[in-house]
Amino acid sequence: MQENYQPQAIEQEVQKIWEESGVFNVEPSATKEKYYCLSMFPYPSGKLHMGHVRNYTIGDVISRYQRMAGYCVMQPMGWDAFGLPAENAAMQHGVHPADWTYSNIDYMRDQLKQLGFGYDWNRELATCDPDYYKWEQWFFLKLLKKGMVYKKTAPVNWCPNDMTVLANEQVIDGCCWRCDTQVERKEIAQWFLKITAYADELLTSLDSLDGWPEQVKTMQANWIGRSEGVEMDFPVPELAEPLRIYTTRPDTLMGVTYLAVAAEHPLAKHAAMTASPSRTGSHVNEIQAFIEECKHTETAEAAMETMEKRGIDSGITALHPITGEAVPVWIANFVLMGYGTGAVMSVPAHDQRDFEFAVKYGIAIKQVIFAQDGLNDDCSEQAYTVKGVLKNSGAFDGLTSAEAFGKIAETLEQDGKGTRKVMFRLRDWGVSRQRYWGAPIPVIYCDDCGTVPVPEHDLPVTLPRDVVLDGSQSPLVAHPTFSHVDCPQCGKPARRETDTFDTFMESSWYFARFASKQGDSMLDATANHWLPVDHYIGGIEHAILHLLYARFYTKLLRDEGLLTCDEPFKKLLTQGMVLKDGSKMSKSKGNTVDPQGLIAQYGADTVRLFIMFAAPPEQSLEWSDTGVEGASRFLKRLWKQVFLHTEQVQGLRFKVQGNLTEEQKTMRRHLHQTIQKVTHDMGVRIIFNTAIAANMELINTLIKFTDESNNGKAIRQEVLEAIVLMLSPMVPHICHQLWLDLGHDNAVVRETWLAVDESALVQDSLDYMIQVNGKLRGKVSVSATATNAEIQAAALADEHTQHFIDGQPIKKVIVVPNKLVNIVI
Ligand code: HQ5
Ligand code: ZN
Repeated sequence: MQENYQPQAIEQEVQKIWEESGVFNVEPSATKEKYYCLSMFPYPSGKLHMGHVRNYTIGDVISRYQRMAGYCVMQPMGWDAFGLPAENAAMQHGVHPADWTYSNIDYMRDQLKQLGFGYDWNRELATCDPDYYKWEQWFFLKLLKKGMVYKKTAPVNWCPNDMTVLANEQVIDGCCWRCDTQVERKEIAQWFLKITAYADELLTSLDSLDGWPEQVKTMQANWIGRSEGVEMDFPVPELAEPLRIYTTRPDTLMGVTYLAVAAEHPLAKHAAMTASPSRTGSHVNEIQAFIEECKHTETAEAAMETMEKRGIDSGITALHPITGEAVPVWIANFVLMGYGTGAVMSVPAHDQRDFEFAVKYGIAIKQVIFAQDGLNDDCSEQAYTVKGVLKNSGAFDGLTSAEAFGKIAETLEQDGKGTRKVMFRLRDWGVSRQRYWGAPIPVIYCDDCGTVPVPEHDLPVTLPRDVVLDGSQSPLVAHPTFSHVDCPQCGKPARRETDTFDTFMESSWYFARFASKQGDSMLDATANHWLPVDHYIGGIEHAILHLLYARFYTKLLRDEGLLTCDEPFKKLLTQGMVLKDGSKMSKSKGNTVDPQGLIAQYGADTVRLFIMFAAPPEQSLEWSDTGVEGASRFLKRLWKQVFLHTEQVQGLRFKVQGNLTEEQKTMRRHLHQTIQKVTHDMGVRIIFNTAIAANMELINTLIKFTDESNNGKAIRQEVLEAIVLMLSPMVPHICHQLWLDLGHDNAVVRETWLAVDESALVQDSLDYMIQVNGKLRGKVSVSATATNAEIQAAALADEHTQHFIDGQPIKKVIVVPNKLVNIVI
């Protein structure tokens, strides 16, 4: 055995052995239960970030542990390869998005291999590969046929200077990222997936996800946003149609002082076109200007929250559905047409946004809800938003909010003016992107036949390579052969859809494709063998959209007969961020640590060990150079212990014979206590830093264990073997080598996890602390089977303790089992 630990000398060798033996390439096993462990696949953005290393090390440690625990573990890896960064790189460096992507994939694949992750590379896929997105197109057409897909107009961010649609991340402070022109909102026709048809199931089946963090389930539930409320009509004398609104607080109906509609609402459009007795020509002009201004607002919902709330009186009045009183209708920038009916009732006294708006524009504030105890329900400074008792509400006075909900709903229902309604905040998923580097949406528009699906035998609709990206409109639009096609139905010249899919489409089913034979169908029966994913590991930034879309897709695939499971991910681990000096490592902050340099300097095992030791997986991890040094030192210490031992035993194997000494028993007890703890940490708690710490303590005990008898050597062999097995999921290369050096032929990766020797845990004797009047005065060792009386007697007989008792009468002796004896004098 080599005397010194030289990671560079072993890591690549070991990786070659894994690769050549195909140890991580798995097929369903007849004897072993399956375990599907998956880390969120990366965008091939260039090179690995330390955050990736953390994510993938956690996944690999879990995979290797479960493998040793007896499961047939499948851990695949692939590439989420479409998206904007490739287009940006193409523009900045003049390289084709495909070339940029595939070369990044090659580089990052190599990095993953250098880190020793045990992936089944036979299953690798890249979503930009036509073999992959062909099935996405195929499934989209199935959904189209089924009515789960439809087209409607929806707003996009539009740069009037570049004449191009911008992704949300290309809008910076409301302006185009390239030319700084103010962005406009523009309505264009886009494709939608009917995720709202599954809103109920997506919500209720969250309950079955026992293995998910509560926080993520709550975020999903809030996003889906089920609410119970009342939909009601406010008649508008000036118009034929009443104004329909939805509210979750019908108890506040008597406090309505205005209504607000979106700038795109038909009522707003009407007001912008026609003067009336209540609306002069100049007022109409102002309304037009306001509506025009609203177009210059981002579409991002997040921006809505923070932007200044503004509005204009439409000059139209509606009638309160219960009192018949006139209520002014305002046009406001914070009401979205895509949400509900595009109109809301406003109750300034009981809604903070309505309150601020009313104060700003001098609209009346009418309080109708009061606190039960009459305390702190003032609403002169801010809205009083909690529920309470009604006043100023006519026939409903004295009712609680809950009672009023029912009573008011009932009244409206009886008069045919409203209905109780369950609503969801969730909107249908817009999947059209006006970008080049994505999967083409497989439809054709014909003047005679309308929207025609691309026939199955023409799939995939491949992305043409011969394009030039210049940041203006997608090059697909003007591409001569791509955009101009013959109609598959009538043969006349027609236009191809030039939008591509949102990249979340690809990541919504990749886990199932990994599990399937990637042959001539989207998914095959083996997908049902592996799914659901037993453990999914990824960032909290995907808590809402990706995880929701993947859950939705799983249900779509199930209902199409392609999968049998209801949910894709049984257990979810959201790993914490990697920080440096307290803030997130990022290029823009210039505080990144490149994994590549560390691998070269210390070896992959040190990097893996540091990352797993520095924090529990769900917490953030603070980068520390001294921590890396410490991890490296620990591996050297482990190496040295094995080296010294092999020198001592010279290839001989010793077996324990006869009785063990107390010291030998204590050593074995510490070993098996450690196995017990580490097994629990790794398999149940999914916390690895404490498992590593326990092994560090065990080594320290072993270093002090200097017994050179044959039994001593046998025990040292047992302890070292166990440490190597226990650490092998974390630091697999060094453990591979040490396992061979300890005299085994089998690769450590093929070994099974350790069993606790219960008999080693049994303690013949127990140590008791002795207190006199609560102060620590001594220690005594008694037989583990001693009775209370025997323990008391032993304590009282202790010489040192007697000195403190000093002949005084004893009032009481208390024995705390396995711990201490307290003598009261
Ligand atoms: C991290 C970092 C970088 C990454 N392709 C998508 C993606 O997020 C995943 C799809 C399933 C939608 C983690 C991140 C994620 C994984 C891959 N990561 N810190 N790709 N600085 O390349 O923790 O949370 O951005 O789980 O690595 O990230 S990715
Ligand atoms: Zn046609």
